[in-house]
Amino acid sequence: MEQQTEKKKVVFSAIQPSGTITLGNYLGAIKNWAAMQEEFSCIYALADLHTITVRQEAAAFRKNIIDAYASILACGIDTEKSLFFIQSHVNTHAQLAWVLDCYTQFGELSRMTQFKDKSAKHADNVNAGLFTYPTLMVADILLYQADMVPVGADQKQHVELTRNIAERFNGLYGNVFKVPEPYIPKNGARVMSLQDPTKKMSKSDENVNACVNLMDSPEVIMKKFKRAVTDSEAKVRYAEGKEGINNLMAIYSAVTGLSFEQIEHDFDGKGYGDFKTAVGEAVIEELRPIREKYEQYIADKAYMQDCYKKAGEIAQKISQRTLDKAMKKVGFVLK
Ligand code: ATP
Ligand code: LTN
Repeated sequence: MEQQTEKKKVVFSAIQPSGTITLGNYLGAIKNWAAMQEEFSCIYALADLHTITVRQEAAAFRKNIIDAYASILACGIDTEKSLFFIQSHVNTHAQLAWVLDCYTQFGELSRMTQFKDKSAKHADNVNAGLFTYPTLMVADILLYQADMVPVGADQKQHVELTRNIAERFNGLYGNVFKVPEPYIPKNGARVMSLQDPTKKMSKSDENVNACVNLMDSPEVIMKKFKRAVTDSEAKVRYAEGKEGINNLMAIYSAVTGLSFEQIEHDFDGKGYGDFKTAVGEAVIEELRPIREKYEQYIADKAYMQDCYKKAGEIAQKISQRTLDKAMKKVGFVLK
């Protein structure tokens, strides 16, 4: 009997080009993006349409988009294996988002914690885009019939909304969208601030020591880890109330692959100074090749332009099929 080649599962994810990429973004999401390329059919995007929910200065925004594209290539996203495009180059995203807005309830969007956080943080600009942003993310994912969405823990609620909207739409019109699963790493799903380990590490933190950026120099990375807030017990162990050490252990584990038990064993009898140095060194070595590759990509804008143009054209074709299918079901007359 003829063997049927099994179709690869589709992976979709995106990141906002809203500033320098952090160790949190890397361990929570992008490291997995790279790892998944071997086994799955991967589609990744720079979610630039999402970024203007917070006001951007045009020149800085443009630079952040190109920087983020180079950084993500440097993290190992291989354009021969994966599609990596810029969201605003593909017009189906905003179109499907509009359709899905009309199948999303005001109450559902009001419950999104990221909306509540961001509207508190940017109280002077609680715009309609900030409110409806999750449906744009839903459209991003559903357009590619994704099976899996690798994200950090903070995006889980949005992937759940995606599942709810897909099921609702399918319930009305038949099998239009694949219902995706979130894919959240065991370690690194929620990297915390080095200065306040009860808060997530965020690129928009005002305290520069709170956050490690992918392009920080080795000296800066070491300094940030040495200054990381810990506790007074002076024992490397994972426990409640030791958020600073728990966070350093999670980072160390995500980078080295060592289990918490192994880390506790290796640092038994050693002080926090030794442990912080070890974490700093491990992160420096993990990020060193990324920084070097970033320098190569950022110096070759023509190469990057070629990559995102080609990827955008393919993404347009793939996503148009889903958009047409959805619009037809709703009753629109297609061209
Ligand atoms: P901002 O601080 O501007 O809200 P951000 O740093 O949260 O931005 P995003 O672009 O919103 O970055 O997130 C990109 C990806 O990185 C998402 O999958 C998100 O879940 C993940 N991520 C962001 N911060 C962390 C973190 N501290 N730990 C683990 N994953 C994270
Ligand atoms: N909303 C996400 C970025 C994002 C995304 C997506 C993630 C936009 N579209 C689709 C996964 C799938 C964020 O702010 N981190």
